[in-house]
Amino acid sequence: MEDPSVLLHVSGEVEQPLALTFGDLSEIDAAQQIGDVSQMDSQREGGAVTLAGILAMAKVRETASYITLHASTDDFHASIPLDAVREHAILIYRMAEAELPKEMGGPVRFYIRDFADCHTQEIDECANVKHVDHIEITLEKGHDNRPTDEEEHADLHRKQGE
Ligand SMILES: Nc1nc2c(c(=O)[nH]1)N[C@H]1C(S)=C(S)[C@@H](COP(=O)(O)O)O[C@H]1N2
Ligand SMILES: [Mo]
Repeated sequence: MEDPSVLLHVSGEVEQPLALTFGDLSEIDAAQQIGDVSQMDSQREGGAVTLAGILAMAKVRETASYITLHASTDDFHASIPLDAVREHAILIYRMAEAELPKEMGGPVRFYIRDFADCHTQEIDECANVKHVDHIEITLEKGHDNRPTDEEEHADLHRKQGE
C-alpha cells in the first residue's frame, strides 16, 4: 500500500522519481524554501519550496519539455511548457508548521505569479493547480483539462464555490 503521508509524486523524464511527505518538503535545502509567500505576492499566504529545488532533487532530464500538474482529488490537470516556469514556479505547502489547508489549495499548490488571464495562454491563472499530488515531466504536452472558454471557466468556478 502506498504510504498515506506521501503528498507529492514526481515522475517521468527524471533520473530520480520522488515521493515526498510534508517532512521531506520541510527538509529541502533552506536556499530553496520561501518562508513567507506573502512577501512576493500579497494575495497569497504560506510557505513554499521552489520548483527548481524539486526538479534538481529529481534530476530532471535535459530532454524534458513539459510539466503536467495533476490534482486527482478533483480531476483537474494542466500541462505547460517547462522552460516557461522552471525558474519562477513555487509549490506552496505549509502554513507555519502545519500542512497547507485544503481551502487554500493544499496540501500542495503549484503557483506562478506572472500568469495571464484565464484561458488566454498556456501559462494562465488556471494553471495554478491546487491540491497537486503528482508532477509529471514529459517530452510532449500531457493531459490538460483546463477550461477553454469563458462558459466552461464560469462553470468550473461555480462548481468550486459549492
Ligand atoms: N485542483 C484544482 N486547481 C485549480 C482549479 C480547480 O478547479 N481545481 N481551478 C483553477 C482556476 S480556473 C483558477 S482561476 C485558480 C483560482 O485560484 P484561487 O481559487 O486560489 O483564486 O485555480 C486553478 N486551480
Ligand atoms: Mo481560471
